[in-house]
Amino acid sequence: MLQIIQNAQKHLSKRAIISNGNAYTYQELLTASQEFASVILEDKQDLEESRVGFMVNPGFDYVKVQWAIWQAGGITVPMCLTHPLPSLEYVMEDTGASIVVVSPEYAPMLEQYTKDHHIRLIVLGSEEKVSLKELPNIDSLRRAMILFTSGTTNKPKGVVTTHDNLEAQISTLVSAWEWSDKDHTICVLPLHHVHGIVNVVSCSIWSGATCEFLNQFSAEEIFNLFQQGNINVFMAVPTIYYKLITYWESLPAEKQKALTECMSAFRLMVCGSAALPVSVMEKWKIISGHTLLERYGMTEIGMAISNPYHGERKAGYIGKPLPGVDVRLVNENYQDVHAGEPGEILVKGKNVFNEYWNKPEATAKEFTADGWFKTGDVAIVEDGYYRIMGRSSVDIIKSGGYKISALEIEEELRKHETIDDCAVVGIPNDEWGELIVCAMVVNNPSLNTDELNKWLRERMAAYKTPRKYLIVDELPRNAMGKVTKNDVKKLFA
Ligand code: MCA
Ligand code: AMP
Repeated sequence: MLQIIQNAQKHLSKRAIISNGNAYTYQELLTASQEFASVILEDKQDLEESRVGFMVNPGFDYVKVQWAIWQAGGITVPMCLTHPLPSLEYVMEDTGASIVVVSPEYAPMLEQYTKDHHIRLIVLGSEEKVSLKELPNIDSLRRAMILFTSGTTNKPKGVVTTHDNLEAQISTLVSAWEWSDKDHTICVLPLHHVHGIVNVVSCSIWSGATCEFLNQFSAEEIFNLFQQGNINVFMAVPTIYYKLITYWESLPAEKQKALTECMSAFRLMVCGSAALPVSVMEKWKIISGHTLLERYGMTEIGMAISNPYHGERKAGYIGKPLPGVDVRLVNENYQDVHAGEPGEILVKGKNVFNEYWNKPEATAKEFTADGWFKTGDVAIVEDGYYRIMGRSSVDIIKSGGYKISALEIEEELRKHETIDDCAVVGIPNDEWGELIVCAMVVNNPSLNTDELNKWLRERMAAYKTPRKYLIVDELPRNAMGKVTKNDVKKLFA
């Protein structure tokens, strides 16, 4: 039996999940997920790694469906709740999903596509009652999950992790950050990325703790829940801490004081997914009494480097390699750099993903001959602590904690009849980390950029779309004719 499900047996009567005003025990989670596994299986004994897409709101149903797919022998493919249809179609098509499970509100959007492509659509709440089936035995070397990540190719790639990979990612964090069944956390992050799925939900449930859910981000609601006094562990991206600080600063002094008192009783507050600005870390310390624990991770590897739970958490640093994760810094020939020199971070360990789905060449390209995963992030070690210095590709943007490919946006924009050419870059921004902006050459200067953005949002997730557009006569290029992205950034200075 999968370890996370085995662990639940030890906490049957404990609260596992609180969502939509209801509390659910581990027993309820086990029973509901086994029942739903039987629904998914129909007349089969084992899904044998069929891909099952699911577009389910954060909360009890999400975890129930996730566990059901695993117990039925399928691979979970979490789908983003805010993606427009073309992005969802890409995920279903790329993974060859044969089943898709949805919360009722997403059914109308997917009905036609799933029907046309002979995909079984299961709408939560409308499934037929079936008798409990005997569930297959799942080997931990089997594939468990596919998450989509943007990279230096224009279309996102499916990152495949096995149950073993996930168990390594979870158990390392549980022990490094001392999770226990006394913990109570809140998930405010989207559940199609590692941060929410692994670090928050899975670590909490692995440990027998309680995980509460918010349907969507709201600073006010987060603070209201904090004030109820149950939550003691909180994890978020820098943009969320920035937004919480802004909201806290707008409150009357009395309310501020009450919040500060309640947060100072927390056990742990963690930040990651993008660089945590020192100013945010310092302000948060004043507001909450906590020195944020910053850590570094990636969809392909889970978490690799972390500041210590006990010991000094250094502002501007991501910490030291986690136990069980091997890390090296190398030069462009993949040889170790000398101490104190910057180099690309390479990672090896059970935490590292299996493959990019159906992309053997892309997979081979991202590993060295002796099996080290190339992160593309450049770091330096100072006094034993790693500090991120940048990324090897200017085409990868981090905005609001999301990793976004400039090439994917450019390719879509070039399909617009008015745009002859364009260049998308990320420029520094206090709130979002980087802000996505676009310089473009157009054949009709009266182009309305609000209309353009609306057009783009029908094709890709809103969080990927540029926040500023600049019409230029030509894009800056080098002698070889290649667009020089650093010069494009300067256009927005
Ligand atoms: C949204 N808005 C933006 C951006 N996104 N503006 C500029 N840049 C952006 N990136 C605008 C919207 O257009 C809208 O304005 C307004 O903000 C609110 O939009 P909404 O989508 O409702 O935003 P939100 O709900 O406030 O979301 C902000 C957020 C969200 C909560 C910070 O971006 C988020 O959940 N980020 C976390 C992503 C994450 O989990 N990343 C982890 C992946 P208007 O109405 O005017 O249009 S990385 C990972 O997993 C690795 C392993 C790791 O290390 O953790
Ligand atoms: P993703 O693949 O969406 O999971 O994004 C992973 C990327 O986020 C990494 O390759 C880093 O560039 C970035 N990242 C994650 N954590 C941090 C951090 N603490 N500081 C700076 N960058 C980070």
